[in-house]
Amino acid sequence: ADDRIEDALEARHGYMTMLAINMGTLAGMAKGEIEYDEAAASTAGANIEALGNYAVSDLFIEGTANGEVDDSDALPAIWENPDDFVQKFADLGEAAAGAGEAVKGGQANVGPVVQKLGGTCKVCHDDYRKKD
Ligand code: ASC
Repeated sequence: ADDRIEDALEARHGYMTMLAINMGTLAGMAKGEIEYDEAAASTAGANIEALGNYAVSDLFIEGTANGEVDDSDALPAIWENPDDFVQKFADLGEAAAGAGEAVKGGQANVGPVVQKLGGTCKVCHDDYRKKD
C-alpha cells in the first residue's frame, strides 16, 4: 500500500475527529447537556480556530476519494471543484476566527458560535461528504 495515501486518510480522519470533539463540547454546552465552563468552552473554541486555520491540502491528496480507497467519505466532487472546496474551508476559518473569545461570558454566548460554525460544516458536507 501507498504510505502517502494511508497517512493522508489517517490524518484527515483525525483532523475531522478533532473538529467533531471540540464542536461536540460547544454544542453540548449550547444545548445545556454539558455544564457551561468558560475555560473549557474557550479551549474548544480556540482549538476550532486552530483547526480552521490548518492548511488541509495534504489531507485531500489525489487518490483518496470515496471509491478509490476503502474508508473514504470524501466525494470525487472535491477534486472536480477545487476552488469551491478551498473556499468552503476558508469559510470555516473565517467563521472560527475569534471563537475562543466569543464563547466566553456565559452559556448564552455559545449557541450563536455553534450555529455559525456548524453552518460551515454542513454546507461543505452537503456537497463533498458521502451521505450515510
Ligand atoms: C458537528 C459535526 C458535524 C457538524 C455538522 C453541522 O458537530 O460533527 O459534522 O457539526 O453536524 O451541521
